[in-house]
Amino acid sequence: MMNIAIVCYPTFGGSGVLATELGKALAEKGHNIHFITYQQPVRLSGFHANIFYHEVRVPTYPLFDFPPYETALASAMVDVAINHNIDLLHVHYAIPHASAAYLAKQILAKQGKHVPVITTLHGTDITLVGRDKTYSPVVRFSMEESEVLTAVSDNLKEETYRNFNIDKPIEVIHNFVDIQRFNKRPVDAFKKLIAPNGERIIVHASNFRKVKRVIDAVKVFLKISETIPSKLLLIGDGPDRAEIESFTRSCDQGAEIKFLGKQEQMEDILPIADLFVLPSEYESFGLAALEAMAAEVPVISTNAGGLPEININGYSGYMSPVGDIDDMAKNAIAILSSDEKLLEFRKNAFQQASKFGIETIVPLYEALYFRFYTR
Ligand code: GMT
Repeated sequence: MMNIAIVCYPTFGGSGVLATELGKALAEKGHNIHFITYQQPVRLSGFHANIFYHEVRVPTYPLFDFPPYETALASAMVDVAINHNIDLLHVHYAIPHASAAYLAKQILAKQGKHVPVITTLHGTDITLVGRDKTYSPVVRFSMEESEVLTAVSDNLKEETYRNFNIDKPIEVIHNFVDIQRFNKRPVDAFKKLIAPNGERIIVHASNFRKVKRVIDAVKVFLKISETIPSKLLLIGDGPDRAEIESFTRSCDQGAEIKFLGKQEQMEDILPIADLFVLPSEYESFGLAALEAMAAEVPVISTNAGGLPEININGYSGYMSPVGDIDDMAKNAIAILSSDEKLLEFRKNAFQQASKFGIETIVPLYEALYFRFYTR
């Protein structure tokens, strides 16, 4: 069994969620997993004998306007690699994890320890932030220097080649979902609380950043509710939330919209939903939509980025061009207008999610790791 260090963002973003779920699944298989993050990852709760959490501390000093996180992270990687006999480092999200891993790898090599680095690209590390010329030379270099580069969708692989002039092969390993965990029966009392008169429940979950176009989810909902009595649950938090909250207060149907904030137990909320709306400008993959589908919730999304790799138009939901509120609302109404139609889409969404089950995808990462296992 391997000793694997996983570096990720511990927050609610999809990359951190995926990395944490991967670590937990690998620990279940008997590997020792060492998470190196600046905070306990949100999906990492409870005790597991094979899971270890190492917090990166960044001591401050009056000279530092910007505390040197990358240096502290690289030092933590070195420390964990030596003291826990780490076989490989798997970093999720290139910035700044891949360059910190490169630095750690060089330091370890000087001490006679070879630790391969696997970098998994998740999306904005390439499409928004990484390609900015402020970061791109370092991102390109550290991608080239990783032993393996993986991307979470074919689209992200293409975007990486389009944005960065690199020759390195990129292996696509799609994101996954723990079907058993999300495929729960809805709690009737909770459903009644949200929709006391049997209204349809529509859900959007994201980090409320511009790229998510949360306002479009609200506008789609407003159109749906002109025809079908519905409630909208907006889950998550982020920079656009205040503006969207104030917009919803000015709408006639504002009382039908609830902001739930950040939620850790999505598997308890999603089963009460009838529809998941993801109107993003771009998604490399759309893990939130996959989790909804595993809970038998059809998805209304845009056709941006990697979304067509998971949402099948007219089967697990529908896709529309970015910003086409009318089309998204029309499609949503088509699904929600009859119980039979909704049931059909629910079943299809679940079938589609099953293709991305944890038991199918995690062995692909494991096989990748074993290519570098030398002990
Ligand atoms: O979506 C975000 O803004 C968060 C971001 C992250 O890195 O945490 O999500 C990206 O990675 C997820 C997991 O691989 C993907 O499911 C999301 O589609 C991707 N987000 C974007 O590409 C905008």
